[in-house]
Amino acid sequence: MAKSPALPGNPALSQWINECAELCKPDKIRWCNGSDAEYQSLLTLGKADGTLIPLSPKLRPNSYLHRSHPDDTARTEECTFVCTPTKDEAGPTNNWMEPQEAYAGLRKYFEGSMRGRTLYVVPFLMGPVGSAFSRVGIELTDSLYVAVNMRLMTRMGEPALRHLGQGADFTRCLHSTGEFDPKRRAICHFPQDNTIWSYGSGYGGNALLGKKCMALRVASYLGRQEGWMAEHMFVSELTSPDGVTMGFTGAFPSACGKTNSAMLRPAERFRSRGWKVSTLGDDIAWLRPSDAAGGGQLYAVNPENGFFGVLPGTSERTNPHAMQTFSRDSIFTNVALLPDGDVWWEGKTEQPPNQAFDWQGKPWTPDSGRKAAHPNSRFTAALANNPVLSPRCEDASGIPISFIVFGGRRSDTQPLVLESFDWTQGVYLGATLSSETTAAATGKVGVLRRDPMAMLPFCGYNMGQYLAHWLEMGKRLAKPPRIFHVNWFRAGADGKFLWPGYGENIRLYKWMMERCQGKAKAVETPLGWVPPAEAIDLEGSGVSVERFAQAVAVDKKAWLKEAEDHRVFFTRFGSDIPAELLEEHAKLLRRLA
Ligand code: OXD
Ligand code: MN
Repeated sequence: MAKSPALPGNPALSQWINECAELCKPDKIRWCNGSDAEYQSLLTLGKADGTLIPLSPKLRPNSYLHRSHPDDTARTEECTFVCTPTKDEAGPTNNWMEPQEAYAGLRKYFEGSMRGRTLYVVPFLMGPVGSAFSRVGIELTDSLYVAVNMRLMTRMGEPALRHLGQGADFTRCLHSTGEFDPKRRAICHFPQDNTIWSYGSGYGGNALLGKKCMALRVASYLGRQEGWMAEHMFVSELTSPDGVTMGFTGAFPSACGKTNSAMLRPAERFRSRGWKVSTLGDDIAWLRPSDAAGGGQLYAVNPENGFFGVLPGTSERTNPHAMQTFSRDSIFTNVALLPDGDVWWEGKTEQPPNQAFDWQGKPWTPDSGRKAAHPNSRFTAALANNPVLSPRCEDASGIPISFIVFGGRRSDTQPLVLESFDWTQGVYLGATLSSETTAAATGKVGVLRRDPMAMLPFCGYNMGQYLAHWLEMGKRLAKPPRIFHVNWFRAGADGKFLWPGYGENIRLYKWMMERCQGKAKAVETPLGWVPPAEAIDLEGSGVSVERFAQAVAVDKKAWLKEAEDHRVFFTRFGSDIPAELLEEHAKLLRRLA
């Protein structure tokens, strides 16, 4: 059995790796240093064993296609566990397992699971180099696909080992794809041990353990202990023609447009005048209050170093900056392969190709009666590929956040945009966020579910206490960000979207910036402040004043029903639901009366 070379100066790390190697019994252990040369050599290995199919060097330079096991194409929430000594610590919205039982059960899976395979040791840093926000993880994995994706998604190798030094404060991430058998699959989080064990899946959210598992589930737990927050949010900067720049974040459930928002290219009318959005991240934000001397503001970093974005629906029209981001040096997962060596997915072009190989490699034509790409097909690309990346994404201090946007996918009821009355009511808007489910997780698509702060699948502890933590954080901020709620997906009586979305959303972000500056008009509704049509520049949007009014309308009857649903949802948390949120609910009922 292979043994890890001793790591000078870090016995805790060497010992842990050796314990895991003894359990999993790999043939070889390969340390990843994160260099370009190593990345190229891993790609060569991936080509040789069929993990990676090279794409046309002319059309997609240095890019590859990976086809997943057909039973392993999305996050599997039913196999995801938070393992805390008591069930109450995990709360009513997480699957729970007692830690000793979970370790013992998983040990049986991991025992000898890497025989004949290579164990990759992947040290990674989440967060900018030299930042107080940043944390180290070490992933031990038998998946080459994971190793190359982690190279694009994190600061891998040297920066992580330097940050760790001789310390033992790192997230211990053990991963094996096992047999890809959904019946032998478990993604277990041990927040108190700063440990994650994932077995039986190679899918991004289940296997790239720096992402959902560490940077959200474990980090949300650590954030509560240490007074910060780990959130399922994009982080961007908005710049106006007069040179004002504001940081903002947005929490939307998976596959509801975070990547499009993070990289938004403003509609021509605004772009030509100098409106600009720059990206820091598209999926995860780590947020900390600055001390009083720093103004008591909320600061954010993106802990990731790359994108793992959804492809269907992505096109030159909907997200030209994403199209540029993955034009080279990218990995595509479960898309269709074209005869010319390029890739395709539904929505990439208006006209489908005449022929292709579908995401499973089977010949496909538009008449095949099935999708060419998997609905949860993805691209992986480094942050640096993004043409509108903010130069501040490497700032150790993070960026100050002026406003937070919550959003869900609702065809009715929820107005296009509104602003909360204050932080507490904003937390209420986030806590009651609801959305129709998407293909990012296994299970039925299009079912309405409550998804507080878009964190339902990612909160590493009791969600009632998580909501209390949000309220607590607000009290520590002299200048809390304003909170908005959006719903790009509201439909009219004709079944069509009331708002065009994408680059046109700049019209609403402009209003949000102006609200923060105390400049824009708003009218009070029972739900919060809503823009009157005259506060939004609608010229060229194709949206009439009447249609806009429909998009922001509050239907009191529907909202009384909605509020009842909020009440029922809150009862799930028993006494853990903060009293302030119950008071907010009572106030909402009074405003609706
Ligand atoms: C993701 C997700 O992969 O939210 O970002 O599922
Ligand atoms: Mn996500």
